[in-house]
Amino acid sequence: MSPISSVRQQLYQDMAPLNMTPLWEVLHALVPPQPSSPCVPSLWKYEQIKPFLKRAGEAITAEEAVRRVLILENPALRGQSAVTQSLYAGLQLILPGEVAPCHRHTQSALRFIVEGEGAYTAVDGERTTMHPGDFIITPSWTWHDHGNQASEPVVWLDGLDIPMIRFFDAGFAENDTAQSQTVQRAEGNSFARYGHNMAPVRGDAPFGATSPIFSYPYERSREALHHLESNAPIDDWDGIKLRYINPATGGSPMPTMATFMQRLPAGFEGKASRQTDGAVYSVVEGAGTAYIEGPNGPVRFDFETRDHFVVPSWQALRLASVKGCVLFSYSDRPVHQALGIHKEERIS
Ligand code: 1HN
Repeated sequence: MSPISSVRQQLYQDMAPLNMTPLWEVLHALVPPQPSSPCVPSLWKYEQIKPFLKRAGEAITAEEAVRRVLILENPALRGQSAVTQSLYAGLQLILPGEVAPCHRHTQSALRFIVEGEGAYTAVDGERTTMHPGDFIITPSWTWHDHGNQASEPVVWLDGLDIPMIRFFDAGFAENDTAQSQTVQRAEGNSFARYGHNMAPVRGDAPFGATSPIFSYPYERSREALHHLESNAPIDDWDGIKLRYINPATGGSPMPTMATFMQRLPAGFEGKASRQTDGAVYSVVEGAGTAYIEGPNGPVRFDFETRDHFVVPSWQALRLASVKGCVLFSYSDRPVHQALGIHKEERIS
C-alpha cells in the first residue's frame, strides 16, 4: 500500500467507531451524473402467473391471508416487496363467497381489475363493483374491505406506495372490529357526485388530497381512447395516452401515484422516451412489444392481455403493436413533480 493510501485507510479505520465516514469515497455514487436505478425491467406473463394464483386460492382463504396477494418483486429487489424503489405491485385473488377483512393504513392503494367481475371493494361505507379494466382507489387512511358475491374468481393488480411510506417511516395501520363495513351510501354515489365534470355545491371532497372518485370505470376510459384514435392525431411516442385526474384539482388521483390509460393503434411503432418516474404496466387488451434500454443493455418484452411489466426510472421505453392494444400504467410521478425533480426526455 502506498504511504498516502495507508494514511487514508488508517484515518477511515480510526473514525469508524464514531460512526463517521469520508464523503469523497462515495460522492460519485451519491450524486450520479444521471439516474442509475438498481431496478431492472421485468415481465410477468399472466399465463405463467395464473396457476400460482390458483394454487394460492387452494392454499389459504382470503380471510386467513387478510389479503391473498402474490407480490410482483423487482428481480433486483427481492425480499423488499418492491417493484421499483418507491412502488409496490401485487396480484390479488378473491374467490366467490370470500371477504378480505376491513382495515385501514396510511399507504394509498390502487386496484386495477385484471380478470373476472362482480367482486366489490368498499371504501368508507360505499361499495363499488369491479369489472375488468376498472381503476379503483383506496385513499390513505380510509377503511376498506373486499368481497366477492359473484360466481367467478376475481383478480386485480394492487399498486401501493408501500416502499415510499416505509422510506419516510410514516406507516400506520388499524384493523376494524367488523369484517365488512356497513354500507352507508348507495353504490354509484361518489361517481354521480364527482364523475361527470360536476361537483356538489357544498361540502369538502371526502378524501383530502385523494380523488373523491374512487372508481373510474373502464367503459368510460375506453370510449375516450377509441374516440381519439379515430378523431385526433396519434402521438409518435405514446399513441393515445390519457392520465386519470382528481376532478377537484386536475392533478393525479392520489398524492403519491399517477395513473394512465393508453391505446396503441394497430401498426403502431412508437419512438423511445424516458422519464425519472419508474412505471408499472398492466396490459388491458391486445398485444404488443416493449423495448426497454437500460444500463444493462436492451430488453424486449412481448406482452399480451393481462401481462404486467415494469420500466425502471430513466430507462428508455419504446412501444409497438401490430394489432393494437390498451395499456394501464402507474408511477410515482406526482412525487417527482411535487419535489420539482420530474424529468422526461423524448428521444427521436
Ligand atoms: C392492502 O391493504 C391490500 O387492501 C392489498 O387489498 C395489498 C399490500 C400491503 C399492505 C396492505 C388491500 C396490500 C395491502
